[in-house]
Amino acid sequence: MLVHVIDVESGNLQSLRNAIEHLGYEVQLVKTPQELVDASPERLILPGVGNYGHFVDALFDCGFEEPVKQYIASGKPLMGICVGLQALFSGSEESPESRGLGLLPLKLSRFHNSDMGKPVPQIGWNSVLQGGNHFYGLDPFKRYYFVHSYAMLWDQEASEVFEKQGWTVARARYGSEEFVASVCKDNVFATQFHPEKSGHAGLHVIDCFLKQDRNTAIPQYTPEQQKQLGNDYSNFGLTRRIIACLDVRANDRGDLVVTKGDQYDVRDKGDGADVRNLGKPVELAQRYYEQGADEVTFLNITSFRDCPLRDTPMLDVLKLAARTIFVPLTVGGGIKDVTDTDGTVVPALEVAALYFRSGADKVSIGTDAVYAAEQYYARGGKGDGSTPIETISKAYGAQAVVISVDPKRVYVDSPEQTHNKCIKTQYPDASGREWCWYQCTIKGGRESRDLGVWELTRACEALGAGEVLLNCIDRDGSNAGYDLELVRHVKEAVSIPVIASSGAGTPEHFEEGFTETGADACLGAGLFHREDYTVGQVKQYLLEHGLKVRMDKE
Ligand code: 1PR
Repeated sequence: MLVHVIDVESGNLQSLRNAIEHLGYEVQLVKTPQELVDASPERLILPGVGNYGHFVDALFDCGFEEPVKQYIASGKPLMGICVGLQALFSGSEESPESRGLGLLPLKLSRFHNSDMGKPVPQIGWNSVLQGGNHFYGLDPFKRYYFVHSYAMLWDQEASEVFEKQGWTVARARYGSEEFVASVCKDNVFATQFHPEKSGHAGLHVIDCFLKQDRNTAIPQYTPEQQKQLGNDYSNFGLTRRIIACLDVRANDRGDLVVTKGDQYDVRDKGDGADVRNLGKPVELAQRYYEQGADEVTFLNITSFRDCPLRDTPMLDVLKLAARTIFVPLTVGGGIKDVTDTDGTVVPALEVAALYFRSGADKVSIGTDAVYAAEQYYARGGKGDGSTPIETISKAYGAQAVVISVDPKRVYVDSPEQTHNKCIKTQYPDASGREWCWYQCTIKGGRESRDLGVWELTRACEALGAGEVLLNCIDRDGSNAGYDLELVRHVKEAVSIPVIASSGAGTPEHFEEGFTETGADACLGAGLFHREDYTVGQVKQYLLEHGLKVRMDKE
């Protein structure tokens, strides 16, 4: 069967296409209303990511409103995904000037991050409520990948409208707020989560929709399984996210390899030694997906030397990985305005778009995030709309913009010695100094700047970044555990999710990363590449120690 997908160029459609093809169907993108009318699809999918107004305005400007409404009226199956679900409503607080399709006369609102300090956006694996409605294979003991700041929050008014109009709703809970995770009525079905990024559980939902198997049975779980898999709503309802990271670069022979440094030095020891080669990027990424990684991050660690547009191997890596890996993929390194070989300046937004079209869900920005923060302060705490963080966030949403931070600890005699925010550390230096700050670096740690990690992350959050990937040069490759003081410091600085990175050597390190800092995700590289532990072993350990993780078996 041929599945039609509406394409208004709103982000990563490649992953959805890959997921549908993986299930054995063919995909046709529909770029104009006329194509929709001519194709007369048997199954139509309306996917959306990013900013609400950006998406619905593009949809309406292209003239899709009437053909989509006519398609729905024809009774043929339509599935909305993420902002595709949101578009069914009449509007959103995110873009008060824009209007949606208006099937439901309700408006979306922003999650409240005053609520027990939960991060907004919600990024991670949540579940639909037990005891609620289940349709199209939705299973309350499975986890689905959510990434959004705005949602249809559940209240009396919403409940009455849905009931009056005959919609069936599956709800989910983030912190203390309940929201609409999925809806269905007659031929219309929509999910707030991304099924194409939700591993086997998500593929099953897409498959049920395509087969129009609305009432498929969900497995019978034993009480023990229910206890293990059920959501206990610790950590706001999200599982503890484990990210496998692949630092990628060409070795001296020109082969693209996964490498791993010690404090960012990726060469083997000895004269003329080559870059440490730990495997092939796509193979390793696939392995980690199968082991249960909740996300995979690729960092092009020599991007500052190359022109990324010529750097097609990284795009190829992403394209291949996205074909069979159905969890979120992040790509970093070289997301900046670049001058191509023929002298054309290519804005960072276009560079990012290339990656999104190849299957990336998020881009991570390192060096340019530092420049953007410096400019932000130089302007007295304002952006001017031109930095990559701002342009990409505006077009693709904050959740698509990660900032990758490469800080180093700097000891001082007292906080007055620097204008950057200090912490009092439990680990004084050799001369007994108890105060330190975390200095930001650029170009993979090669150059230090007079900017602290506190100042950097707060500026980037204000400019529109949606997540912080917090490395630590002192701990990188050390297997000594995360710098917990650093992670706590950044968690206090921002309300967007923070990924702890650098130093994980054992499952215990992941546990303390989560329990002692409140990190929203923990990332590991070397311990997975050396096969000291699998991702599955780390997750099993966390589960045995009372932390919820996503367990996703076919
Ligand atoms: O500045 O936007 O072009 O981005 C460059 C990106 O490349 C940044 O995200 C920067 O962190 C990364 N990078 C640059 N040089 C290196 C290097 O290692 N020489 N890698 C590098 C950073 C840090 C983590 C690593 C963790 C976990 N690597 O990604 O995977 O430290 O390691 P561990 O678990 O083994 O301790 P731009």
